[in-house]
Amino acid sequence: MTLTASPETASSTRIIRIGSRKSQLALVQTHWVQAELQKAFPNRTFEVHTMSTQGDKILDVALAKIGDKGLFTKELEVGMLAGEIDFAVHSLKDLPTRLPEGLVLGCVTERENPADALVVHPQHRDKQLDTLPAGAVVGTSSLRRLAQLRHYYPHLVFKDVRGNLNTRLAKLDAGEYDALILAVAGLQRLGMGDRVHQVIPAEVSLHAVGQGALGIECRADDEEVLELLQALQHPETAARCYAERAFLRDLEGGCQVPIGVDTTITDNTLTLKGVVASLDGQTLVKDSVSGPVSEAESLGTALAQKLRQQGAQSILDEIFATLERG
Ligand code: DPM
Repeated sequence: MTLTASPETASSTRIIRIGSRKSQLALVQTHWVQAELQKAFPNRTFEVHTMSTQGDKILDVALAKIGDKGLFTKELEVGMLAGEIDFAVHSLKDLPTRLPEGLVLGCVTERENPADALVVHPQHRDKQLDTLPAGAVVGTSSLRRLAQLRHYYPHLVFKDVRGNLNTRLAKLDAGEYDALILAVAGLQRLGMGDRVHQVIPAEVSLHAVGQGALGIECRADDEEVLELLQALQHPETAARCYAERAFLRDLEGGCQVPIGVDTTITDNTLTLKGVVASLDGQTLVKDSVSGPVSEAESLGTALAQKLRQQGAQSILDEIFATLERG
């Protein structure tokens, strides 16, 4: 036992300020983190401070066209560096793979189902992805979902959709779309798990890097907060997400590129599958790597190199050029 500062003793009067976006999903996630920390450290005080991010303000432009990394995280990061908040809770998939100088990923929480879900208009209650009629309008603003689904279901029509979950579901129910693709995890966290009509199998669509897990970002030099956050770290999820993030980082992909992953851990062996897809869905470069969990990040880098050798870079270059032309 050391007698240096530990979260329970020294400076335990410090109030810990948690930063969150204001969306309903962000607040549910942040309040969950606050409650878990309160359980682990009953004598400490955790306060939630909300902030709007760029991504919350720009609602009328297709996400892919805004193109900026860190759309949903930047204001929180500025607040952290300025000392206004002590850490920020993010959907890990919205957290860029390169963080600003002075900030780190403090912990990764236990992942919920990371898959995507098909959500349908009531008139298609008896349908699945395989049986939706030709011309059915599927709402998504994810290039990853679009490209992979187009590959297997070229007869479906994909249409951009923005706004929070309630807005999207209202547009679906009003008949603007026949179906939506949404993350299972987001629907479940908002108590709308009953809208998951079909969990899309990994064979059809690989999920986004970090999907289904929360990532908590904090200052690199704040040892007190780093130690508190260890209470929420889920080692298995963390290893999977470190591998996924290393893969994405190596491919220089922001959050808005058609890159998908799937990871499993069996007997201390981590298997990472990845895909880079062209926007028209014609080309899917897909492969996998396996190795010791302790080498999660190197596995991610190895998979990126493997896919690059199979043509992934030219797909990405073409997409970046298309997005720039706008
Ligand atoms: C990112 C994407 C989307 C979100 C792109 C992707 C979906 C955008 C859309 C990076 N962030 O997944 O390929 O479909 O229009 C987002 C959601 C969640 C976190 C909602 C969702 C909840 C699930 C989670 C938006 N960010 O994906 O349906 O915490 O992983």
